[in-house]
Amino acid sequence: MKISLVICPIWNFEQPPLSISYIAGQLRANKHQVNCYDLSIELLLNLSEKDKKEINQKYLAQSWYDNFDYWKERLNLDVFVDKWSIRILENQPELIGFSIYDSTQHVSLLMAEVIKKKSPETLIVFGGPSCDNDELINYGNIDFMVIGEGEDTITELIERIENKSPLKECRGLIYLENNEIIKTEKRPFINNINTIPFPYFECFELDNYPTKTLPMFTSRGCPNRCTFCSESPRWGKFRYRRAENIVDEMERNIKKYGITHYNMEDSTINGNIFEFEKMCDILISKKLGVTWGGKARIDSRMNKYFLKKMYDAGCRGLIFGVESASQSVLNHMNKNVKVEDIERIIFDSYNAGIKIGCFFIVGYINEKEEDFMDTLKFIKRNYKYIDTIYPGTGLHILKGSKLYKNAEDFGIILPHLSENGQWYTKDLSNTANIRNERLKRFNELISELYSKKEEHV
Ligand code: B12
Ligand code: SF4
Repeated sequence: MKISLVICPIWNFEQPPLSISYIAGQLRANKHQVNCYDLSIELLLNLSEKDKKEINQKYLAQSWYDNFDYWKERLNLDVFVDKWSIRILENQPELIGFSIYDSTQHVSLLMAEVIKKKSPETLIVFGGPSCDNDELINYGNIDFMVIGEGEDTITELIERIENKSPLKECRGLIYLENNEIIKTEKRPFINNINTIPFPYFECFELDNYPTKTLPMFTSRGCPNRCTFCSESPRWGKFRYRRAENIVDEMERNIKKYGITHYNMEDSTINGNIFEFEKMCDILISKKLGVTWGGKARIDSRMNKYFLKKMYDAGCRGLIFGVESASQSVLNHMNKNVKVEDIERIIFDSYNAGIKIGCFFIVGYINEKEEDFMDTLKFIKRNYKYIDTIYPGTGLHILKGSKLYKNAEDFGIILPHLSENGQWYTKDLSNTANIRNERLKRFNELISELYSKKEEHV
């Protein structure tokens, strides 16, 4: 079948998207003809410098979801969507797949509408994290929604369309039949992720991206289950790729695209510490000259020799979700880490030459003033070794997380049930006002410490 895969604005501008590249790799392995379009970078490339500056901020995504009308008018998106719909249809695809995140959803819906008007017979398939909302199908113009991991579902869906076999038996799908939402049986996660074909980046003009990096996924999911996290439940059971398989992909990338730096986009790159160490050993022995970074869990087994080995294998940056420096908050979160390990690993990583970024959650449900103060003291003690502390975010109760699913047990009133749209605890020990006030102090401290640090450089 002739297929086009599209990611709409707004998505990351630094490198090509991994979602449609994985789907493209799988479909090509099944002998389909595939074209991919990164419309986010296409939009950026044609903007004025002023608009570029405004849009080129990483964390605008929420605004593309909440205030889409503003962006639509501001950037003349109707014209953009029309132009690209014509271009995509020029190749006469029989099926067009869109990658749906909250930030890409509105433009994708607009585009599906335009495409269906111009070419009603072209099948429109939505896939991606925001497809966990069944209601999306009611917007119209979407023939199928793929829930969860997409590789096997899209392959089977196409096979069934081609063979005219019953769609109801294809697991992991949502579609409309006589105005009724049909949700087929849940598809199990792919057990052996070493069998998934490497992502296919050939359709992207890699020179359009400002960084010479490619994204990689070395595992899916996370072995831990933090209460606030929506990512580990989304990927189900933790699965990891064999070290050799990961290095093969890097070698392919060097040969095909000449790229030696990788952003590992895993939920956590060291979920299986033994396989992770094996990857480091192979990279050192093969002398590929690659560099890489990613998000990692604090794991007490990462001693200074381990971190030095990581550096020698090309690790140049790690991001830790520290969240809090209060042991009682970390325990409530089910983080399974000790404050002293966090402190030691940050220090040892710094000494090994690895740049560290840290995320903190301000106002976790059981955080008291003294817990919050422990976090501030921790930052004052350690900021010298931390390259970036990301602006604090108040705790968001994410759909899919344990906190969301068991809100009643945790004594939480969810945002949609509260008068001001912000969650709070039933005993009022944690409210939006308390969190915002702490957030202000947190962000002020970070600005103060880091402006001092810059003065010293
Ligand atoms: C890397 C990443 C980023 C990077 C982007 C880098 C890049 N590669 O472009 C950065 C740091 C910029 C980023 C930022 C943000 N991110 Co982010 N990010 C991720 C992360 C960790 C990996 C994404 C990825 O590449 N996955 C790999 C691919 C293979 O997985 P996938 O995209 O889910 O695709 C699979 C399926 O969904 C499906 N599928 C996807 N598309 C399609 C299309 C078709 C046709 C089909 C059939 C199937 C299909 O099949 C794929 C293969 O199995 C995910 C979490 C995660 N571990 O997945 C969060 C995630 C995507 N981010 C999320 C969020 C919320 C954000 C932010 C809004 C955070 C914030 N509060 O600011 C910002 C927004 C930035 C922006 N401008 O859009 C959410 C999205 C939720 C949603 N429903 O939209 C996620 C899921 C994390 C979460 N815990 O909820 N992010
Ligand atoms: S360690 Fe990170 S990815 Fe794993 S469950 Fe906790 S927050 Fe989620």
